[in-house]
Amino acid sequence: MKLRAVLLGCLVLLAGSFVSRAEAAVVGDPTVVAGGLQVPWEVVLLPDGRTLVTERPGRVRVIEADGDLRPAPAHSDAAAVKFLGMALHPNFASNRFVYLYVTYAQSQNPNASRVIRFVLDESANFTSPETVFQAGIKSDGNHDGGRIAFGPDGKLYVTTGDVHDPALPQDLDSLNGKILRLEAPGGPGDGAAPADNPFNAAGELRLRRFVWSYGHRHPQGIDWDVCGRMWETEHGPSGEAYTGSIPNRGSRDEINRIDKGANYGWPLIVGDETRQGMRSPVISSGDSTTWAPGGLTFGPDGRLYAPSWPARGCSTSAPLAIPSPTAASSSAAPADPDACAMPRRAAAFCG
Ligand SMILES: [Ca+2]
Repeated sequence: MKLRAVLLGCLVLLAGSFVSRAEAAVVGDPTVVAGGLQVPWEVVLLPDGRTLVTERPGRVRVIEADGDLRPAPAHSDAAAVKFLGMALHPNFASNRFVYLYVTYAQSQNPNASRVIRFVLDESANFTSPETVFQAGIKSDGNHDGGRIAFGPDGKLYVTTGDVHDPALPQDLDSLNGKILRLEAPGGPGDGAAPADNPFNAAGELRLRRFVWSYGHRHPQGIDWDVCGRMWETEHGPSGEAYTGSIPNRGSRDEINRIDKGANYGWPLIVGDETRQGMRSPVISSGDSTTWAPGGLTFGPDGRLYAPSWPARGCSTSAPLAIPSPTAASSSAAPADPDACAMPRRAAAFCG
């Protein structure tokens, strides 16, 4: 079994044995898959054995099935500030659609961040760009969120950052500091607000119709466990003032379980703080440890993994492993609903 992680400009493959004890983590030696990449941000495996990698400065690279990094990118855009998340359509095998989150300079376009759909041709080049969502996601070139992923419901989920504006995450009619949920049937309906979104009452025209959850600071990882629950990683404050009870605190990175319509608190609460009507994280790094968690994925052992830097006891970045009660049955939801109880511990390991 294998788990991929992105470390220090390289793609690293963790190839080892996943052991069955709930407290144990992935073991094995990391293997460099590709080097010389510039800020590799998203990794997507293609069914033909190739791998697509976004480089944040504005390129999508191709690792061929034999492991060679192709010199020519699949797509590049010198006008873009950043390429971030990327996802294959659930029907990719038939429609070849790839979705990419691209950020342009806010000074040049108030709808700075958008989702663009491409067709991946047989030579692994991006063709036929169609902007499917450009409704007003602001950018400050830093807190942009930017992860996109298709949920088990076939909808496209998009994380957006607070762009250092504390007023936006609690404003339902801002698209920043949110997790958005979009229709993505693979065609003209892409980018519409699903009728069952939490703030999309009949006839709703405000931006809140796209919002799935809010009160986020800088969410960069989302995935779903075998029970169908959505999880999210979120960067805690870097010392900036906020309006919560304890100002100017750092760290407090979060792992949240995401529910429809819920408020995750930023900037009114952070980390383990609580407030009526707001959700606190399942796990917080506390007020003295920084994870700076990026992506999030559930491994084939059923555990939640997120990159952490600097990992405790490690000389370099290392994934954060969170034991999951579903570890013993990774391929299907457990019959016992109690097995879906929230995990509450995290342990870093050095690859
Ligand atoms: Ca929070």
